[in-house]
Amino acid sequence: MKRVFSGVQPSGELHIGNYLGAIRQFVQLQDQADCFFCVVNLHAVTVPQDPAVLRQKTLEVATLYLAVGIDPLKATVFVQSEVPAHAELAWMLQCLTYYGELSRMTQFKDKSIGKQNFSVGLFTYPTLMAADILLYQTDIVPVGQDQKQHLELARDLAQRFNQRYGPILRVPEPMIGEVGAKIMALDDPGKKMSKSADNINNRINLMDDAKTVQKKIARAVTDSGNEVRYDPEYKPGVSNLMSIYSTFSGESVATIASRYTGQGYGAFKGDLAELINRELGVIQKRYQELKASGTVEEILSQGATKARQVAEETLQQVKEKMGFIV
Ligand code: AQP
Repeated sequence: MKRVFSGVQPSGELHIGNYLGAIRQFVQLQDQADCFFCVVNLHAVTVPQDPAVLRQKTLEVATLYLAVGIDPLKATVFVQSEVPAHAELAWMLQCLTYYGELSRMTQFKDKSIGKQNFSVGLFTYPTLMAADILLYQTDIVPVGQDQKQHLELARDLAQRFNQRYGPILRVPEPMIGEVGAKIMALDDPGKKMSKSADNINNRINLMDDAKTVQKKIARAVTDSGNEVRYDPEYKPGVSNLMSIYSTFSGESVATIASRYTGQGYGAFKGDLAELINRELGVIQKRYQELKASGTVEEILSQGATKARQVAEETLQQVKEKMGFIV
């Protein structure tokens, strides 16, 4: 059985970009592979976090994993900081990572630009992500397009380690969807939808109520003219909304375009909001049930026990190969 690993940071409210780009794939994969889905809280602290909020968001992300349909009987769900091997392997891999490689990471450039002080953790984040993946001898990593460069580093580090010390680490493959892999911001289709963007109209959160979704879609930046046509270069705003429609409905953008011929943006936006609300409504109901059940912490504790066993095995092999006394 193939091994799958992926994670989401509890760095804010999860949005439909996280859902369509990554989490929705997790649910499909759990029936075909041995899956590990992690709430990557060590990544979240690469930028300042309020401790109480971080704790709350960590539980929220785990609850959302379950609410979208991840079944703890099929997949291992856990919190990164509960498995110390992540930080240990990250250090060892940092000693194999070149400064130049990390300097080229576009996410680091985006997040550090214009800032006087940013943490060393923000710089070495991709190496921690490589450790997360390689610890579980992962075959497939379902992620959005923005993580492709980080995945390439994880592959390079696995190969570098194997060449230097012997074939221990499996070289992972990214799994990036054809549609939904890069959902753009509603207020600026030139940027990706992001949990940490200051403007809340940048994104639709998975926990947004129906009215908020309607308002955000109504306000979403569109382009001049009123033709619903997929043309990312000249109509980036409408094209982004069409991609969202397409990923939620499973219909092609051509089908969507022909449905709204001559109807303008209003009808299209109204239906899109309804489509999103139908799916989010189901997730939100399940979320409330899970929250009330009080079972999430126990599920995470069991997940961490299993994750520790698998991660420890790889870490021991790595330590032995690197010359540590084990
Ligand atoms: N806009 C997006 N479209 C498609 N996929 C996306 N992902 C993130 N944004 C989009 C995917 O969601 C997964 C979890 O992301 P993350 O928590 O690791 O952080 P991120 O990629 O940095 O996403 P955010 O939402 O922009 O968070 P912040 O603002 O905290 O950095 C990943 O698989 C990611 O590709």
